[in-house]
Amino acid sequence: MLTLYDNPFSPFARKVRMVLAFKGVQYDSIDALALKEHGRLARVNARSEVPVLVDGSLTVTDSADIVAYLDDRFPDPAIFPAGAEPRAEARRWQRVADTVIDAIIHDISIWTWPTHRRSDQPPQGLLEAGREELHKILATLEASIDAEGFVCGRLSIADFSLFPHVSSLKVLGIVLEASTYPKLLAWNRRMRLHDVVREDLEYVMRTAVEKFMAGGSPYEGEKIVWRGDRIEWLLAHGFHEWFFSEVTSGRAVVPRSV
Ligand SMILES: N[C@@H](CCC(=O)N[C@@H](CS)C(=O)NCC(=O)O)C(=O)O
Repeated sequence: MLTLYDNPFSPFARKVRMVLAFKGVQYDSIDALALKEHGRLARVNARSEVPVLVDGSLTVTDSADIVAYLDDRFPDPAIFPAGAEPRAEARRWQRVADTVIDAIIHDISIWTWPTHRRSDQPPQGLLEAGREELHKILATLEASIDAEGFVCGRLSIADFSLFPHVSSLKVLGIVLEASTYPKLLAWNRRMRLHDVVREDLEYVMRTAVEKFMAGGSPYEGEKIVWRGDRIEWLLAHGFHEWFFSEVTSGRAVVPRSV
């Protein structure tokens, strides 16, 4: 049996869970970001990040590597489209979702999620800069949705990588207007009808109620882990002083890989 070091709300873990369900693979799940599981997570991933997949004696970290491994290990149904060009596009969209969209959404959502207990306000201009840049990326996504209604010809890793991020935009005050994003809205509706996506969304909603019931939380609430891409986006947009105040206040944690 495979074990997934998981977290209900992580977009990377959500992507991997949807790939496992798409391929019909059974696995055990551990909510490894819960404080009581930190020791176990650190033993399989020095960066203490989810997702991590353990398959017998093999440990695979990083969601894109896990997806590639799952596609080698359980080739049918394939998660990458056929043909060199669509495959390159699918990998590119996965990377954009994992390193660019994730970074922006993470950086502007710290004051939104119940996992973080923040009583302060975001630095001036941060939310606006994030929303503006997300709209630029969403415009390229709108243009990429093809006649089949998917990002790369047929349902693939591109769609599963993007969906967790697109599904969190509304909560962040980013509205997809029908006049600007007709294809993206249709894609979003189509994705939500797919069993794999619907079941994962239901799992996320159900677990959110369970985990944050009565104002409690099983997760770290003060310290925030700042992976490279997420720091890069802040620095590229001039929020270095705010970031340094997070570092000096002890609220910022930077993962170590060894
Ligand atoms: N590049 C990694 C990124 C994984 C990542 O950033 N995971 C976050 C959750 S979304 C994490 O585990 N952060 C540690 C923490 O919040 O304690 C991947 O694709 O798997």
